[in-house]
Amino acid sequence: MSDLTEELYRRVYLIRKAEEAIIERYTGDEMKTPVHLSIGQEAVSAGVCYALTPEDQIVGSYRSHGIYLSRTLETDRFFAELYGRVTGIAKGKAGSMHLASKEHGYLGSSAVVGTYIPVGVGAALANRIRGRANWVAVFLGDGAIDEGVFYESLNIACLKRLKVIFVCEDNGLAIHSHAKDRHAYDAITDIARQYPCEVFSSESTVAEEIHALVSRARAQAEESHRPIFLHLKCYRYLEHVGISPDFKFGYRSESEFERWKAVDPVLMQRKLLACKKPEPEIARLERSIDAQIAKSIDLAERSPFPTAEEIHRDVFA
Ligand SMILES: Cc1ncc(C[n+]2csc(CCOP(=O)(O)OP(=O)(O)O)c2C)c(N)n1
Ligand SMILES: [Mg+2]
Repeated sequence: MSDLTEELYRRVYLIRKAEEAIIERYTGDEMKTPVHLSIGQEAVSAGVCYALTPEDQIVGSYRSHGIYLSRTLETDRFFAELYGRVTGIAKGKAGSMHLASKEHGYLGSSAVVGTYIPVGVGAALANRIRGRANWVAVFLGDGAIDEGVFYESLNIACLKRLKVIFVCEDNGLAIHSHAKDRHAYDAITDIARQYPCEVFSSESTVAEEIHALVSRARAQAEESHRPIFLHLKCYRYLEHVGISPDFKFGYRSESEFERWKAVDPVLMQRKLLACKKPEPEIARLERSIDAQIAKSIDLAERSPFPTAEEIHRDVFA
């Protein structure tokens, strides 16, 4: 059986390096898609996704590279999609904000804040009707809590006791606006606790701790037959969309960044792995992931764009 520490490191490292590879190439303007990077937030997607079973399902937002990569571990179709090539996840028509992988139970993602929440709850209702025992993880940002549909969705999930894991990835920001300027309450967990669901909270940047939290939450919720609400504090290193650090805009400070950087998710998981594995083995794992990414980018760059006939196929608008 594969080692938990290694599998989680594989994922945080893959997400980090894939997004760094995007940064390196983005100004070349070959990737015709906006990118919402999750550098700094990797522990959440890796820890949560690896705690799910293959039967579980997922929905996410436009900031979902981490979910896709953790869940699938594949990069060929991922990079091809960013490059708009026909070999991409959605044949180059969806871009970075609409990732999905049906065969991995990753139902989809959306650029419209909050819209993914009722989709996930609806999937959980469908599972109930079909007699399936799997869970649906709904990834949402702290900004999505501001949408009315969040409350409607949480309400119905609790009322029907649906198997939904609300994963609130709280980076404290909705674009540039801070939670304190948007929320009339002190804590998101206070809101979630108004509903009959299992509420858990963490500020950890260690994927293994997030993984353990999800497993604990699941065990408790299987007993209580209630949905789960996870409030996971994290920090986004870069600007909302695009590739630069945004301290110059004055809405957050470099010292705050430095505080979070000291507990960087990749570094933290690497430290755990270093207690179990000799350095050359870790370096070998890293090199194989680096090579996978390089190969996928090369493949994407050499792949064709969709044809004119293909461009309107499967597009519902
Ligand atoms: C319904 C809707 N309103 C506004 C926007 C513009 N918008 C895009 S991202 C975003 C912030 C959302 O923040 P959060 O949910 O915390 O996610 P994060 O970007 O921090 O991951 C906003 C307001 C949108 N895409 N959809
Ligand atoms: Mg946010």
